[in-house]
Amino acid sequence: MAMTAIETGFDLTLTEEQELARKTAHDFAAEKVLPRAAEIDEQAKIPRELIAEMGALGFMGAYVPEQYGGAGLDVLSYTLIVEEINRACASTGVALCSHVSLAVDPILHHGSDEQKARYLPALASGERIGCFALSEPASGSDAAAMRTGATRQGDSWILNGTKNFITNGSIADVAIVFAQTDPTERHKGIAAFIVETKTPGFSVGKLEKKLGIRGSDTAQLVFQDCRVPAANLLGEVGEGLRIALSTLDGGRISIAAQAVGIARACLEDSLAYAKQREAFGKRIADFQAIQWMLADMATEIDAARLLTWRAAAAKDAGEDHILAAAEAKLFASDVAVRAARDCVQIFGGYGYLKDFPAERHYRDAKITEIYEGTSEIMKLVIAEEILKE
Ligand code: COS
Repeated sequence: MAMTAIETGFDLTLTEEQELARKTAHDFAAEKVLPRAAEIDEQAKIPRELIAEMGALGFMGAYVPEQYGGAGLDVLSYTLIVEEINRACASTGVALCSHVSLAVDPILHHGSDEQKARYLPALASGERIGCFALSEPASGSDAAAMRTGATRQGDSWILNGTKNFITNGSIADVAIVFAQTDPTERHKGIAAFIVETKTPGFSVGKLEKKLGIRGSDTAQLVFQDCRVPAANLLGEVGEGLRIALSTLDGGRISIAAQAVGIARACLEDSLAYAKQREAFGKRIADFQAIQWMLADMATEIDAARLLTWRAAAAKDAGEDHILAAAEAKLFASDVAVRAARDCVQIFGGYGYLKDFPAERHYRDAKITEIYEGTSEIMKLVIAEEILKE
């Protein structure tokens, strides 16, 4: 059976390199991202230079080996970076998560040497942006029910179909696209492709307007006789769903880290407010009703972070991390939603206003229970893993 929490031992002491990654991300997030978070939400756009700066700092290729132009860090360091960026701005955070965990990662793990050499350096530097195109108008949780088709024609594949809810979709240069090569084979007929978005037949459809993470780009992608060179098939025909699901296992670790970052923003903002706001002649931080909310937030955030680090450590060790990632995402997203609710409550009427960050956290937190596998799918995955034997 996959490892349970008790069986997995990992050292909680961060190495010097991990501490440095965290500090670099913390300082960057505090100086460059946090001051713009409200504007990013309001204008529904992440300034391109922020992404370029994350690239220059090595975040966009955090755990890509140096040989391919990456920072050569481990997944745990990446998790620390993701938490810091998301503590400042969840829109900017998810642009990073989707790029690294969902577009760079599958090329790193399933790409040929030629594909890695061709695509990783520009993605790792942030010069090019990646996205992951799995969901469709009629398939999300049931990923294998996709209708986008790929037909072989000479030394090309012709893609036709529509992908929905694609983070970074309209700003991406490279998309990892999943398509059905033989519908009668269901999941055994799915293949993954590296598609350059300048390819004729690729176009961006509707841009979605959302409840939260409004600065993050969410687009529909349309493929109309989009001719992709056979050399851009990622892995083998029939391996597509396995590539998608194993990529999502890593993605779920980054969403767990995102949720921890959002929850931490809720706690830090609540602490600051509770220490300066007064009622009935004292600071509201002196009331037990507020203290209990703060105490629950702090405890749950620590627990969520530990689950996230454990999943990252398992991925770093090359161990099966399906269960650890699902547990981390399930728990951390729940923590983020609860922390955001209490943050609004602590801010009271001000929590409901756009002038304060609480309402943004409240809107941003919800998506962590939905994307990269809903909480219901996480429970299904967890149950399947623990019932395996
Ligand atoms: N990693 C690698 N392979 C996996 C896997 C994983 N985590 N989970 C399942 N597989 C493989 C299985 O081994 C099986 O392959 P074989 O038949 O060759 O053995 C194949 O994938 C299909 O597995 P299964 O029959 O369990 O798949 P289902 O279609 O029943 O779906 C769930 C399983 C629901 C768990 C999966 O589709 C899922 O995670 N869905 C959520 C998708 C998602 O996160 N969507 C959000 C889109 S991105 S924002």
